[in-house]
Amino acid sequence: MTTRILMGATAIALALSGGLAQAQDLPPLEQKDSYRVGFAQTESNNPWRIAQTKSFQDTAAQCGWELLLTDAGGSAAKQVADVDSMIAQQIDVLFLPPREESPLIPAVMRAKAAGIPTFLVDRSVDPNVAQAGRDYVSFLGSDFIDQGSRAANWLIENFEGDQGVIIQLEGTTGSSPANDRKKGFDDTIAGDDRFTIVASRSGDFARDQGRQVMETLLQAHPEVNVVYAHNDEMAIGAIQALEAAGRTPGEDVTVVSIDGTRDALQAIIDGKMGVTVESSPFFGPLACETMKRYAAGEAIEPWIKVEDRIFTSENAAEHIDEAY
Ligand code: GYE
Repeated sequence: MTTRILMGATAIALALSGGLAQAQDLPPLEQKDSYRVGFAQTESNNPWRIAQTKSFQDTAAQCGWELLLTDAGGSAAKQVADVDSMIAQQIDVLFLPPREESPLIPAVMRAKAAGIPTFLVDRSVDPNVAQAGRDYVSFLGSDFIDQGSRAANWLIENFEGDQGVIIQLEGTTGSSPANDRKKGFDDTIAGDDRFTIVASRSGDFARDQGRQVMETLLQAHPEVNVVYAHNDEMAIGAIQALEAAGRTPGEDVTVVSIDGTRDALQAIIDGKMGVTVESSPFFGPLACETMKRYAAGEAIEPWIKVEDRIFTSENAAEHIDEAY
């Protein structure tokens, strides 16, 4: 067929071998009733992480998982050690949210060498070094560039002032959501010359760090009237810092964020936050389904994209009961 002829040599080889992620060098997965499954969590200091862990736990029984769970406590080095320990305990399959893009790559490679198929969930690794379909099966997660861009577009459409002075609170340095949420936002906001980003600094995706960083930046930039936080926990921390400094978030400062936690939806209902772009933590069912498809010999897409909604004053009250 003409389309085949237009493909590159590798694509032809993959097409002939019958599928993307069944390429020869990925470890296969047996079809059986029960699996030893590793889930190496990054940290548990935020409701998003807790909801994600719970989603894996809730899925375990119905998917036939004996679940091995670790918590790296916010340390990439500990997360590497956790994966190594799971490999030693001979797990059948690994689900991994790599805390940062580069430090976890050796662990991904060791899992592959040990014959353990790995699925990255919610965060990815540096694609120049490790690749889906070759080093790990697939990335299950959101389009973070698009999330950042949607947050910027909401701001462009809803900001009423003449000049937007923005402080950006970045997520964990070196993590794929922090890199991409920054890129998506910065590129989109650059198209509207009302806006200037006066400071952009990491709050490590944590509420208290978000509050502290906001406190410091507020002293240097008292003219700020927009806060863009890479997640809701830092946005809530920023709201606390703004209120402590006598500001009125929602009136003199527009707060935009990402995730869709219960506290963020409440802040939207209370008029303190403008928008949060959804980033779902409920990966258990998708992880189960994808693993079973892989075991059945199906071709797995290199990126299984999670579709995200957007929460504003128009629908926050409708969704708060299902939030975490
Ligand atoms: O936004 C944040 C969490 O990697 C998508 O990490 C995830 C992000 C999420 O700590 O709250």
